[in-house]
Amino acid sequence: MSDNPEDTLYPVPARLLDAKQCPEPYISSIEQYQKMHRQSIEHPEEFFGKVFCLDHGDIAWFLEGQLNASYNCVDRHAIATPDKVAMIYEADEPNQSEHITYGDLLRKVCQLAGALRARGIRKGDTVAIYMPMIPEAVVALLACARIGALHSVIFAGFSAEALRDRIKDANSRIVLTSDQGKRGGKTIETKKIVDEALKSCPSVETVVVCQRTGASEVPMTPGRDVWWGEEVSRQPTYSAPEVMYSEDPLFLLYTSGSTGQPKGVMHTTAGYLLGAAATVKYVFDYHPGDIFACMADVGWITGHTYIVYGPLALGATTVLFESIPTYPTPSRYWELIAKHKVTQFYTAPTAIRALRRLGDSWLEGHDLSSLRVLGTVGEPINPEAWHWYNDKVGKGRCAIVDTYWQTETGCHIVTPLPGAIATKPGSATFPFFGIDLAILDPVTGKELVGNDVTGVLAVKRAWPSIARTIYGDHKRFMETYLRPYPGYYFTGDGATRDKDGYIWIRGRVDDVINVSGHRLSTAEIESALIMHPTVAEAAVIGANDDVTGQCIHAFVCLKPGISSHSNDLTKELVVQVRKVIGPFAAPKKIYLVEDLPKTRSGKLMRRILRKIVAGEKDSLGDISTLADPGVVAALIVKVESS
Ligand code: 6R9
Repeated sequence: MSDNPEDTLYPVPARLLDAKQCPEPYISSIEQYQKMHRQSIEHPEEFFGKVFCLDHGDIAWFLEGQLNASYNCVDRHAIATPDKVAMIYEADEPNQSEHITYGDLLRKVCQLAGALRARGIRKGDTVAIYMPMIPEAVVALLACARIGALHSVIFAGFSAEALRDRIKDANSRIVLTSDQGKRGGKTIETKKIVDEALKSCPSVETVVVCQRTGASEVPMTPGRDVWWGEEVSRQPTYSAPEVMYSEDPLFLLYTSGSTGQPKGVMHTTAGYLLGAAATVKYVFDYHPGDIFACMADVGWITGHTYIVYGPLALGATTVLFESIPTYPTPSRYWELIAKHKVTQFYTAPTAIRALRRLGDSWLEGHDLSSLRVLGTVGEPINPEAWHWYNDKVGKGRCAIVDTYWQTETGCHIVTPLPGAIATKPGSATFPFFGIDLAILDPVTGKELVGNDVTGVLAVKRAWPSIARTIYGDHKRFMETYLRPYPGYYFTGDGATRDKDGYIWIRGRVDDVINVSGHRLSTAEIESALIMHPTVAEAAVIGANDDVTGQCIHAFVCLKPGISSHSNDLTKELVVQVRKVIGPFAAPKKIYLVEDLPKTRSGKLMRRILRKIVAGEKDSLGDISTLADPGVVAALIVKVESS
């Protein structure tokens, strides 16, 4: 066998195609996939139903349709199968799981919807949600959807300042939160972070506080803060859903781009819900009775689409995991799969790499035979991690789906299908239905046709679940996604189509860093550093990391007269980033330097810093455009000596 990963093809595991062992996959051959994909591109109106779609960014699907996402995800199933388990809450402590039926879920969603309405929240308002991974977080999303309010979930790992910026940008009048959070045995002071954020958020009138721990010392601001339990207990257990048009907004989700200002990506109702449901059905080959477990946090798009909307739209049982893969031991995932008889399991390469490093013994003694499909998301998966996932977790009898997508795409856009597509470790394989994929020459913007080409990844026309705008800044939406290569949606990622037509994602071509599947912009971290009183300038880059994929290295120039020999200062700078953005954005290394490499026009040459950190000082490329080529030697010494 050749060492080139492009040459190794792993066929669909025979077990998946054996009716005695597994339900028949919806798509069970490459020909069937190709035929359906072609039809979805050539005749979208037949494939998806009634469609209205224009270019120029005027994207609209199923225009005259009416629906409500919470009705689709809850009521339909609560009517047909009220006692079916909608959600399994696997709490931080392993002995505390809880089952919530569709009947229960409908009552909880209706009561919170009623409470939000009673607080004056109406269709089109935005609701900030800053919550740990507890069932009420899912209820919160669905209650917003029920009344037509846009939820804006802010990942609970974000700092007070990051939370404040997002509340302000979305103009939210209400925040849903909890007293505290629990994660890996640690307590997180959720409400205190909210209080800190709200010191400068005059738009917020109400804070609804759910009790996760019941710790009594949580301060409540009279006239603003109310208890979740009391609010919902006043409301009837049924509250009618708002009638929504297909193109009415469903939610905002903030994500990092190449500038410091995070963008509120906006999704609308019908197209997003269709994408979420279709990918759970086809990419995870979901069949009734399956137990679907996505390990992401509900604060990211993966949690939105694959914990909440996708599985629930299909009436599935979805798992909500509050803890971390290593708590209380590195067997936690495998215990969870065995205990709940999980059929589809979805996590990030960074978790797989971390668990692989801890050794195979943690897998022993756990019955993983219920699994059929293993998914990964968030970053490229390296072949070593892929093989470990396939061999040790899947035991060679499960499909591995390396799903490529983005906050902006709503659902998977390049992905294998379990019963139909032979995989290559590290390749996301082929475009999903409705995705007319293109690889473009980055300079000319010309489409690179045929196989064996590398360029930037783009999509040739709109598909149902594409984001519609950036909240309050449509111009930025156009400039970021639709204008760089006219006629295409630009992903920001580089990609190769190999000799067999398989797609390999090569990572971001812009200043976005991917740490453990979390998107961060260099500019965001740089501006956090510059806020520190000692810092004159900062340059941030992504460096390779065995576990987290990439990690953050920061080069910092101090203001004149400040000593650069203090160890405490670098620690303080790490704290600064944790405070402004959140702990997950903390730099792994900080170099205090005299000067940064800049062009004569003052543009930071991060490329040079990347090369130095990667140990490629012999291939720095052209440094003659630097204002002072001399800085490079000093930087090399600095990096090599630390
Ligand atoms: C879903 C999600 C999007 C960025 C994207 C790309 C990277 C996601 C990937 C992948 C290689 C995969 N990415 N999935 N890279 N292979 N299977 O992660 O959304 O947080 O918006 O990040 O993540 O760089 O552009 P989001």
